Amino acid sequence: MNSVRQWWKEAVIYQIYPRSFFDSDGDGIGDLRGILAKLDYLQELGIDAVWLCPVYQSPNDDNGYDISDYCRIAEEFGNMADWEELLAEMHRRGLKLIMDLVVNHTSDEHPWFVEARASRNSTKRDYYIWREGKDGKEPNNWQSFFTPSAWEYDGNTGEYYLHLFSVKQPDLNWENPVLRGEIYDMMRFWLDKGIDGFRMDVINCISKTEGLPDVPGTEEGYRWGGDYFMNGPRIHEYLREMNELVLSWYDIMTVGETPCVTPETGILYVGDERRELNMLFQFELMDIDSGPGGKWDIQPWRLTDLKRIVGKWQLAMRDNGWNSLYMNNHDQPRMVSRFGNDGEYRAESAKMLATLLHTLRGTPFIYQGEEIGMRNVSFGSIEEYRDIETLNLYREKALQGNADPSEVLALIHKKGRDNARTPMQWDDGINAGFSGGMPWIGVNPDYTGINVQNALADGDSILHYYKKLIAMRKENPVMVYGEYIPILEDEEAIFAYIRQLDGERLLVILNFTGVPAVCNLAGQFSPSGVELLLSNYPAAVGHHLANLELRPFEARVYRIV
Ligand code: TEU
Repeated sequence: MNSVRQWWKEAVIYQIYPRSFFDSDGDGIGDLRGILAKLDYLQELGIDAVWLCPVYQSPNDDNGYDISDYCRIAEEFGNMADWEELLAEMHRRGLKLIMDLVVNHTSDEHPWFVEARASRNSTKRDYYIWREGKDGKEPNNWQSFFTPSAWEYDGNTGEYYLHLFSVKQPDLNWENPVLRGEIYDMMRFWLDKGIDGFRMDVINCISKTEGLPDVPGTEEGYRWGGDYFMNGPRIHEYLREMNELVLSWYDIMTVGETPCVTPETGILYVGDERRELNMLFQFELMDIDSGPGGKWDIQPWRLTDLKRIVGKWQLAMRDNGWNSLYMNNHDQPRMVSRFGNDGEYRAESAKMLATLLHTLRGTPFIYQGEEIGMRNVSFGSIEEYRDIETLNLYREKALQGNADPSEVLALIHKKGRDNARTPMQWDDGINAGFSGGMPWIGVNPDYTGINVQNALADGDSILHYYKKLIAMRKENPVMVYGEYIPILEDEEAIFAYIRQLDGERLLVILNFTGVPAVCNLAGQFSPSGVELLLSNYPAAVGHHLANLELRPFEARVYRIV
């Protein structure tokens, strides 16, 4: 088993979506000084590092994931002096800062693209991916994440450019070594300022299959071409180059966002001898409720599926590599609404899920608001939504008469990205204490009950439970480095496993249902006894392992003595 100690394995990382975290100047948009004002809160929580979503200059077609200047702070977030103050203050407190690196694409307003589209002979033309049309149509039939076609025609120069995301996010051409050099310089710009790592946006999409072939098939229209632009032919060459020329010169950590990786392909990015990345965000758990039609083709999921996915990634990273652990982020529905019960058992199920994330082998990532059990939002009309993916979906389906608008809205309530982007709920005052101005997106109306102020005041809150978990993980290396040993794998109600390190053993038992569940652990292993370390119910009762009764969403962590 791989137990090489590293700070980023022992860390708990907190993700901040700055637009929605805390607004210090009343313009309705969260900002850097807002984060600065909340560092006491983060420190109190016990986290070690912050992953900050993009704060760079951007026209905000995709909320900062469309960058027009990599080395400037967006005005609505503050300025470079604010950012430097934030970094210094975080470091003074022993907190690390991980910046978002978005280099699969830029904004179409980035000076490189402005120059590239000015003429076919521009020196920057080849920084992007341009092709002639085919029979009066797009160069190939690839579908984009956000729009039907992944190509946009540029009337001025008579060619199409590739955009895997919005039309305002043209893909960079990583085959061009000059472009790669520019990216590496930009990375050094931030690393030299002293940051502690990068989260790399869709980093496994930067190498496209040569010739950009059509997705085969007889159907007309655009098709999902993931096989041609994910984990592409030169991806590992690029990442090794990046590592050799940039990353390896600094004491930092990296986590790559990598849709469509399996444990087999994933290890190629994070294997210890690979010299590429430290961790990746895999999507298998996030896709557990997606049918053949993708994210909006919502299907029921079973606990045995979830266990299978978790278990195979735990196993894959046992001897080599390291897992990231997350159940939500700024692109996904709220964890408690999706995997728990956000009604009667909100507190119990949020704590149970937190127990899972902090007792698996890997590095936990907490998404802002998760620690107070924030829930999905159901806005009543499409006008209240802001996310480009959601708005495009609605336009394509409901407005073009392809689906009943209320059904599309129901899908958005379940899976839309704005579920995670409503303002952080600080108190029960105006705008949940997020902003004195008009928030850029509506506050979830449940803020009067669900907010940080209430959570701090209630010793039994989800927030206090997170603090306990984080502290426990620091005190118990077995929670970080211990081997993961699954038990009761075919059980549909209970998720149970053992963690083991140097003779020390923990037993984790989680009821994933809203009804009592009984399990029999006799014969699974032979403990001389168990000692309860943590439970999400005030008083755990009945520790007879042959007949263990768990209450709805109950979580227990035992030390096997
Ligand atoms: O996300 C990429 C990604 O693969 C998906 O999560 C996708 O954006 C979407 O959520 C599918 O439903 C990253 C960023 O996290 C996301 O916010 C950006 O919009 C995207 O890249 C483009 O930069």
